[in-house]
Amino acid sequence: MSPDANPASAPPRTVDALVIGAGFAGLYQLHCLRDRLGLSVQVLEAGGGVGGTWYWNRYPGARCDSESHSYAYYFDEALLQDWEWSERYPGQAEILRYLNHVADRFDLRRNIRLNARVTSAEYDAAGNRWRVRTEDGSHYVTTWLITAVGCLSAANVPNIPGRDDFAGQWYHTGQWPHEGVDFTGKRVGMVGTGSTGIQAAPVIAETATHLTVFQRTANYSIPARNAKLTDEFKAWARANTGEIRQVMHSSVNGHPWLVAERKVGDVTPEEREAIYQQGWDHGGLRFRANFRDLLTDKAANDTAAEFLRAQIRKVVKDPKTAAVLSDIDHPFATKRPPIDSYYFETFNRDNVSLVDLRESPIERITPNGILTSDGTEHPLDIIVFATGFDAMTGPLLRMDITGRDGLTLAEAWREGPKTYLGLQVVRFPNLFTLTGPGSPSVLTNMPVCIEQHVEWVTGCIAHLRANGVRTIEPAPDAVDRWVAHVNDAANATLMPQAGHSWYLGANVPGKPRVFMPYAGGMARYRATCADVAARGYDGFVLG
Ligand code: N01
Repeated sequence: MSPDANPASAPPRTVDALVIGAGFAGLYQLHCLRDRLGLSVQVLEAGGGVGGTWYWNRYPGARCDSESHSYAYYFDEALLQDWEWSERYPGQAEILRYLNHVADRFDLRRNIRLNARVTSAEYDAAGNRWRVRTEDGSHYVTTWLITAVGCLSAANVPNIPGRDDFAGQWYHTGQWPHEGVDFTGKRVGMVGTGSTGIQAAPVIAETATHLTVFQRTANYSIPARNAKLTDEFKAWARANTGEIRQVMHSSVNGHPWLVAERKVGDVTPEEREAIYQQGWDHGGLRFRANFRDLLTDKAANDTAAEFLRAQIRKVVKDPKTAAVLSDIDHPFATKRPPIDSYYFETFNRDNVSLVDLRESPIERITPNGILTSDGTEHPLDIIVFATGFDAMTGPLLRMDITGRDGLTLAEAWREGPKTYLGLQVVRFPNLFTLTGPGSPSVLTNMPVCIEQHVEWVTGCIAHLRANGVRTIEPAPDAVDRWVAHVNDAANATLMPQAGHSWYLGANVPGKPRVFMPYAGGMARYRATCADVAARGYDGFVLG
C-alpha cells in the first residue's frame, strides 16, 4: 500500500469532487475544480505517473497523429507561450514531458494519488454521495464524481488459444514495459494493423531479425511527413494562438484546419487527382478535409480510396504483398485513418513479411509461434499485440459503478451506452463521464474536446452550487432523444459501413454493436452543450 493510501480500516476521506484519471482530462479537471471553484478535489490514477494514454502507450514509434501545436491545452496563454514542441507530431516521450510539466506548473501533484486503481464507485442516495474504493482498499466519499479515464485505455488482448503456452514474450502495445523491449536478434510477430501497428512496424523492423505482420483487415494510411519544426513555424504558432484556437473550435474534428467547402464532383478528375497528390505529399489527417463529401457520399469516397490503394501499390514492390495490403474492404476514413512514417515501405525490407489472416486465420499460439489455418507455424520469439482497445465503454465498465437502486452501469448499458451529451447517465446522479460515449471524443483532436467537456462540467458544478442544487442527472426522454440523434448523426455518414470497427464495438467479442462517438461534429456539439447550459441545463433533472 502506498504511503498516502487510505486503508479500509480508516474512515473514508471526504472530498467535494473525485476525479478518476490523471491524463489530459483529469489534470485539467483538477485545476478547474480546485483552482477556479475552490473545491477539495482528489484525483485517483491507476498508473505510476500522470499522463494517461501517454503514460501507458510506450510502444516503439508511439507518436500522436494530431499536429503538436494543436495537441495541447489552450486554456492558458502563458503555458502556450512557454512550451516548445520539437516536431510536427509529438512523440510519446515529449507529450509525457508536457503533461508532467503541466502537473508541476499548476501544482497538481499534491491532489493526485498514483497507483490507485479504482475498483468500485457506488452512489449512496440517502447521503447523496459517491463511495469510491481503490484496489488497495482505500475509501473515499465525494459529492461529484468525474471519470477522466480516456476512451482507449482498456487493452484488448485477444483470447487466442495457446497464448499462455507461448515460450517467448508477448506484449500489448497499450501496456508497454517502461524499460522497453529489445528486439535485437529476435523474430517478432505483430498482430494488428490499426494506427498503433502501423506506427510500430517500421520501428520494430529496424532492429528485429525478422518481423512478421499478421494482418486481418487491410488499412489505408497516409504518410505523416513528420519533421523537426522550423523556428519560423514555432514563431508563427506562438503569434497566432488565438486564431488557431478559433479554427479548432469551429472545425468538425477540432483540428487546426477547416474541411473544404467543395465536393468531389465540383472538380475535374485531373484536378481531383492533383488535390489528392498534394494531400499525400503534405501528409497527415488533413487529407480527408480535401472535400466535404468524402464521409457522406460513397462515390466521392471511392475516388479517395482508389487513390490511396494506388499509392500502396506504387510503394510496395512485391505485387502479392501490395495486393494484400491494398485489398481494403471499407470506405476511406470509416475506421480511424492512421498516418504513418514509412509503413508501406517497411514491406520492401528483406526482414519483413506479411501474413494475410483473411486467407489463413490464426488457429492458435504454440510454444514456438503462431499457427495459421493453412498449417504454417510462424516461428517467433516475441509477439506484439497491436490489437487495440475495448474502446469508450471498456474503461468505464471495468470499474464497478453502481447508481441509484443498485443499478450497475453494466446493466444500464447492456444494449450499448446510453448517455445525455456523452456526459451523464440516467440514475447515476452527479457522475460526469468526460469524453464519454455519445460525445465527439475519438472523432476529434482529443485536447479540444477534453477542454470543452472539462469547462462545461466546471460551469455546471459552479451553477449547481451557486443555486443550492444537490443533484443533477439526465431526464430519460432527453437521453432517448440524444441517443437517437447520435445514431442519426452516425447514419448520415459512411462510418457505420465499416462493420468491424471499434467505433461500433465490433472488435470486442460480445460487445453490443452501437456506434459510440457523436459524429455530428465538434463545433455543433459545443454549441449544443452551451445551449443546454444557457437554458438552465435543459434535459437534466436538478434536485
Ligand atoms: O487499435 P485498432 P489501435 N486477430 O483497434 C487487429 C488511437 N491511436 O491500437 O481491423 C487478429 O484500430 C484489428 O483487425 P480488424 C486511434 O484512435 C492513436 O491500432 O479488427 N487481428 C486491427 O488491425 C486508433 O484508432 C494514435 O480486423 C486482430 C488491429 O488489431 C485507436 O487508438 C496511435 C485481432 C487493432 O486496431 C486504436 O488503434 C495509436 C485478432 N484477434 C492509436 N484483434 C495516434 O494518435 C484485433 N486485431 C498516433
